Amino acid sequence: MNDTIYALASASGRAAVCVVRISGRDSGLVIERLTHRSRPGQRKASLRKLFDNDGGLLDEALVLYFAGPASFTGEDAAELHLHGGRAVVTGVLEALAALGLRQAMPGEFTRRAFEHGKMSLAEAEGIADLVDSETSAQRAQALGQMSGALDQRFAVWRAALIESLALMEAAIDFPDEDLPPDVANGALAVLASLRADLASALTDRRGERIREGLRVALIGPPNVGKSSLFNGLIGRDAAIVTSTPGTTRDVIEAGMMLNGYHVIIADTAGERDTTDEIEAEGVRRAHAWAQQADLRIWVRDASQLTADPGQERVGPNDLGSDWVVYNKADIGPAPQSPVSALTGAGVDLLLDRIGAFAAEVLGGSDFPASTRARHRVLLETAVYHLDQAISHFGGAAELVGEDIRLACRSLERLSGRIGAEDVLERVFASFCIGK
Ligand SMILES: Nc1nc2c(ncn2[C@@H]2O[C@H](COP(=O)(O)OP(=O)(O)O)[C@@H](O)[C@H]2O)c(=O)[nH]1
Ligand SMILES: [Mg+2]
Repeated sequence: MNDTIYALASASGRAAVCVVRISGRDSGLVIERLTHRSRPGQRKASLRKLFDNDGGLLDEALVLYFAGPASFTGEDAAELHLHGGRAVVTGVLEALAALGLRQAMPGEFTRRAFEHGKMSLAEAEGIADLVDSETSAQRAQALGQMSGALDQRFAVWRAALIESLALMEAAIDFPDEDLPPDVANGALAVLASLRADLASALTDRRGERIREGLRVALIGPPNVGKSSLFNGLIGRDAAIVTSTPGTTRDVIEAGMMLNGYHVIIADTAGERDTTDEIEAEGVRRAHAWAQQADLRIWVRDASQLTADPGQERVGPNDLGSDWVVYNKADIGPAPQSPVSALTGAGVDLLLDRIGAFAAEVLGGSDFPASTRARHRVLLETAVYHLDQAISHFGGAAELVGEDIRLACRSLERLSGRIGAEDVLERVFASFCIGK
């Protein structure tokens, strides 16, 4: 049996209303003690006076009582909607501690909901993402995941695995070691098409990019105005601007919201050969960042056009797109895409273009198969086992069956049907207290 826990579920600090959550077998009893009355009807808001252990009045609050399993956690639970004064909240929290309740750990309410079968692990992650959401795209994705969109994709794949496993198990019952060809062909076809599905789902990086931000690198030779443009785009002086080439050494990142998407823009060291050790490291980091970027904006100096913008040195990027903009358009003729970080001309237009690009590459009606590294790694593991299974065809059916089972297990870990304790710890520890 779980002990009874409590936590402030709303943000700390003065507010009109603050919500305290309680969950565990003593929830009803605690409400009776706090209110000096019998517990209110289930899932009904009741106005009650709250008292501390010495009978002092703490607040007049809305009290809700939920009898398990019809509660968020699946166990008896309660909510107190308090007047949000600090003294009220502190007094109530102290009274709950005095009644022997334990302060909840981060994510413990959601973990209990998961343990009681109220939701899958992916759905629980969706709740965490919703609480963390800052852009409308993050909100929409979190809501989808919370309602099982990710689990539905995993379930379809798992069903295909189980189908092929059933075929293999039928084959294992054959006296001969070798698979009957028709059964083998059937299972192989299912596995091959599943492998193709998973591999294509893995190339879709929308889910993680929506959560973590689309990555946009400003890149180009020194002194073309990358840092100035970076400051102009993010709307503050985050990067140092000087007329000395080679000023920027580190990659400087700033997050912003564009067109409902989280976008990370990076200012980088100017692309040139240098004997300065620190600058050379900066150039190396610039390359590394640019290689992983979804969009690379090559900045050129319209007043000093040279043949080589440095683009060739970073090399092609299968995942991202490349644009060229001509900065310093105030003092030189730009052949196209003019901007001036100095006057601000063209900066808003560039932001609009980046926002439209984000919508183009991150939009789409189908739900991604992965929204965080945990999912991607497990899907990669499933693909690995599928490849193993496929490579064992023509040999012993048991070996094929075993790899199908391992692939299945990876998918089950995604939903949390099976899972190691440390994975659960890690997922729920990232939640805030009270969630
Ligand atoms: N006239 C003009 N000068 C600029 C513009 N953008 C940057 N500069 C100047 O160009 C120099 C180099 O700028 P900086 O942003 O440090 O370039 P970076 O080395 O590419 O990061 C500085 O003296 C800036 O003031 C612009 O749009 N117009
Ligand atoms: Mg710079």
